[in-house]
Amino acid sequence: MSDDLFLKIIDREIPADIVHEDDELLAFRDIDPKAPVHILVVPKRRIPTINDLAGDDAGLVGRMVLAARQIANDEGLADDGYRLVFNCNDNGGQSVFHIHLHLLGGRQMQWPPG
Ligand code: IU
Repeated sequence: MSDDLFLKIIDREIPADIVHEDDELLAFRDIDPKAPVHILVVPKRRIPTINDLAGDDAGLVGRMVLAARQIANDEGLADDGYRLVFNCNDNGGQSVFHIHLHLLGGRQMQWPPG
């Protein structure tokens, strides 16, 4: 996808159900949820895929995971558990080329994933 819809959400050009915002991250509910709780944690700076991460993005990625953990806790998912997923490129099932961490919870997850 050449048009980055997540930048439009970050810039409030299109609406989203936002659950967290700070200087570098936005988190919002997935428009087509795959679980009772499905939230995307997105950096405000566009990085197309996990392949495009640089070494000095380690802190950013760590803060994405910590934000997801906090949101999972706020959503009441911590005890039962939840799943965090990055999809990368076609085989990974990536459809929006602006990295995002999926937080999925509220049901039993299956393994291996489809
Ligand atoms: P993926 O890992 O790139 O496949 O995930 C993209 C997700 O973004 C997918 O779950 C979509 O439902 C979701 N999404 C969204 O929440 N809002 C949007 O405007 C668009 C996609 I486009």
